[in-house]
Amino acid sequence: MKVQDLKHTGLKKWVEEAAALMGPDAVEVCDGTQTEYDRMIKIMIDAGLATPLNPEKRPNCYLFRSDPSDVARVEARTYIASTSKDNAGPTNNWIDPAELKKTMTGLYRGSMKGRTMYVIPFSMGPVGSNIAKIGVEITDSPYVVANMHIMARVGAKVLDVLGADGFYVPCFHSVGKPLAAGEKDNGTWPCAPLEHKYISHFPETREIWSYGSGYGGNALLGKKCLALRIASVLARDEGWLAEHMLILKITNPAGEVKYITGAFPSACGKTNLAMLVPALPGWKVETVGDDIAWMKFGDDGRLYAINPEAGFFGVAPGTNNESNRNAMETIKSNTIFTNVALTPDRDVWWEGIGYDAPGKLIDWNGNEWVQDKANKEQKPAAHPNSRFTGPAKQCPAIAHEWEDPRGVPISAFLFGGRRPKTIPLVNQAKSWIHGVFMGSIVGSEVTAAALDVKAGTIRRDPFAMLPFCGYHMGDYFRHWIDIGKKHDESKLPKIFFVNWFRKNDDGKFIWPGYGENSRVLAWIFDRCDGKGKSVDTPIGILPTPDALSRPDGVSDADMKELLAVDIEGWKKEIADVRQNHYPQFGNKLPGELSAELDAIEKRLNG
Ligand code: SAT
Ligand code: MN
Repeated sequence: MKVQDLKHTGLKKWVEEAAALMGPDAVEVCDGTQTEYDRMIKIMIDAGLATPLNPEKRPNCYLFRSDPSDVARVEARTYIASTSKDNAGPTNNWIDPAELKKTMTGLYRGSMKGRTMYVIPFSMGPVGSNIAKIGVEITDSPYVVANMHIMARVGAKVLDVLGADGFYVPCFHSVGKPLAAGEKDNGTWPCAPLEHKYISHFPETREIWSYGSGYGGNALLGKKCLALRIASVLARDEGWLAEHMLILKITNPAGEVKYITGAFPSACGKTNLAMLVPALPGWKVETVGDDIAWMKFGDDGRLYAINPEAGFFGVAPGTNNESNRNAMETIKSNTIFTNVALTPDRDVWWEGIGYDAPGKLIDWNGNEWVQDKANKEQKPAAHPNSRFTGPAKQCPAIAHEWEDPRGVPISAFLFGGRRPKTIPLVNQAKSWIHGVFMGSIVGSEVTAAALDVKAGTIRRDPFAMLPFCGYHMGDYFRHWIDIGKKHDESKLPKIFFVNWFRKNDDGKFIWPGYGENSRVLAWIFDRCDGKGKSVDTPIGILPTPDALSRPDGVSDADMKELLAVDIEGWKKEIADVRQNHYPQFGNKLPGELSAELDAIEKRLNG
């Protein structure tokens, strides 16, 4: 489709202005068809950027290797450019929007020379759902076009819904590597140096401007940029919730169904939980979403959630048939792999895939790599943040209603983190505000290897939204509290805190996790109906030690420890929140949360 054929006059003008600024050789409006996808792949094979995998093992799958500097989101170069710095808050980077636009306009000038500008109309959420939103991404990266085909609903059907004057979020993206006459990528992943990378959000004008990176959340702008950072602002203004949450469907042995969502910081097994294979006989768990939930109130006063995405952009290392069989099945075909290793028979391999490297590999840098298990210093063959982009519809556990435009009614919210001590296996909030308190103190243990901090430190990541909230986190807490005030609490989801990561004094995990977590989900399911044996404690509502069915290898004593109220540990937790966490939100910290902190402390002392 041509730009002249665009019916939306605002969109047409915006595209024309972008083309004039960025100076591409050609402009194309994407139609979302398989033919278009195949053409993008062919362009990248010809440019030496894509390697077709063995069609017998991985039909219609391709491997990409990025530039070694362009392998993950860059939080230090991610900006919330609200008109006032105070609206971005203490947890976001801020630049004055006028200044930032000036700098970036300079970078965008001529940045698409020698390339084609693709205009991608996309819908986050089922096309036409009243919870969905439309975005249009302008990009010079065929890699982005192909990934967006999998991760969102793309093309003509979106333009039909947009009509002549519908609302869309304009998203600029350029890899920031113009080509001189006759120059080709020639196998080199195009991107700009770190100091020229910008992942910018303009919350008041609902715009996204991204420059210099071709990877993941920096470049696939529907995901973290639109579906979380901009959507969190839309949700605040319009009275709904845009959350970094998976969505599960649970069916009990009696055939009753409930839907729950859950927010977890990274490296807490969120993708695995989203596709969990239950160990508990008779129970069924299905996937609606693995990363993001958009929730709006229905006429019946309940919250309904959609998964705004259409695919999974998952971390490959550690994914195997034990940890996540459903993900492994999903990515058997029609999948894009980025920065994993290539085997001699042109299949993929990564650390933690469940078997040894089959012979001489090509690692994510493009070098020969032979596994040397004796060498503990050996660099990994797959980058630790290497990814698969796979269609959600190929997941064997996908719930049949995952694309229902009305969404699914949510009964419970889970919050969780990696907490070796203090935090029990599961804990139900006593009230909505207590649950908001739980969300506000979400934290996870960091390992010394991962970040430049002391091992064992707890990094707080409220609602797992720290890098994804498009406005002041104190105002975000306020929004959650207001949702509880404006709606009938009896119809709101119940809130739970879970912790699969308790360790004993020898540093060993007490709870086996993975499919065994279904035992905890079963208790949560029952609690939503006011059932399930429980005890009211100073920290929340806990299961009695006999309320959960117990996996093999978990003793009476283990169970007691997993469900104990650690009074001294909690006093330290409260002190840490009071001294180190809450003060950063200043006068934007809602009084209700300080009151909740006081109330829990009083109960612990009482
Ligand atoms: O690269 S993404 O932002 O899409 C994924 C992630 O970092 O969680
Ligand atoms: Mn995520």
